[in-house]
Amino acid sequence: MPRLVQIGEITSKMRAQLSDDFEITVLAEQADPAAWLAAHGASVGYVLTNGHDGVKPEIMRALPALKAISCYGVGYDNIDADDARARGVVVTHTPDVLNAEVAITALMLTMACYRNFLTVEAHARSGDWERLGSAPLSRSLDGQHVGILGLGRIGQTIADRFAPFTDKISYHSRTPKTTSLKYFDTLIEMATQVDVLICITPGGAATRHLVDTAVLEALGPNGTLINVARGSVVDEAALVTALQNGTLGWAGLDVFEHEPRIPDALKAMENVVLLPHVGSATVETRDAMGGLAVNNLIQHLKDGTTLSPVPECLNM
Ligand code: A2R
Repeated sequence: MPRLVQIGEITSKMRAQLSDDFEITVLAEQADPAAWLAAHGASVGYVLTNGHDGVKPEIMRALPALKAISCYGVGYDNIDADDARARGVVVTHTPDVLNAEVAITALMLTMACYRNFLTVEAHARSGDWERLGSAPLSRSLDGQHVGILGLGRIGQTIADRFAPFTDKISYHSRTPKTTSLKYFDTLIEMATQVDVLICITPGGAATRHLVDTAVLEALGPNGTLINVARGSVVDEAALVTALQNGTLGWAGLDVFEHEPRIPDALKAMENVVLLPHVGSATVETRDAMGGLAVNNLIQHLKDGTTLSPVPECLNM
């Protein structure tokens, strides 16, 4: 059977689906992964990984017969897709099937910031309601101006999910799209105009720290930053400073620069809502993502084609 290296966690259903067709080696379960790669790397044709773990350059180098890398996630910023293509290795990912879940996460984070859910929930749970009376008033999301950074598959779904709450939705991406939403050709200009800025670009070098001190200041003390993209898109140190000195009002974050580490300063703030990178983490959506990640590998085994290659690996 062809040999597949598994990097990172997968579901038991994915493992069961793959085990009829592949001999699976879980790299993390090897006593010495580097030694295992040195001994067996030349016989590995397939890798299954995820957006967080990716495939490190030293692992790529240890797999000279590699044919395909399946990424269990839409973001693949920790896989060098250009290098893979140059070596004839196709990289696949799981676009579209997670759009709705990530969009709902963005909406929940925004709502949690606006309606002050965490503070108000603590008021109920702690008995403060009985002791001290009503919880403080929160803010309404209705009619707020929402700006989306990255109007791709998920960004458009975010726009659709926010539409019942506001008719003021704008976006910034590298190129304008065919849509009635207002386009800003610079992020800083959009940040000065909107109440909520939602990040949903890919990660990687090209988008690193797109949201910096200047953008956060432009968003302002009444502004809310939501990040459901990658931690690297936002300058986290600048974000902490902006929240501490009040130049930014609120933040709702599902992703962080050094996951799973979250800065203590953020954990201590009441004007932030923090999630442990769960944007797509429902049973249903992970099932759909897992099915696509598995089927890309099985399809490649069958006839050398794949179902959802990353843009760099189209037409291989
Ligand atoms: O290339 P464009 O003009 O279509 O814009 C893309 C935008 N984008 C950027 N916007 C501004 N400055 C940049 N440097 C920049 N680079 C990319 O991000 C596009 O509108 C959007 C990405 O859309 P999709 O490729 O359809 O990705 P999808 O499926 O929405 O997922 C986005 C990311 C994943 O890569 C994961 O990191 C995360 O969401 O889960």
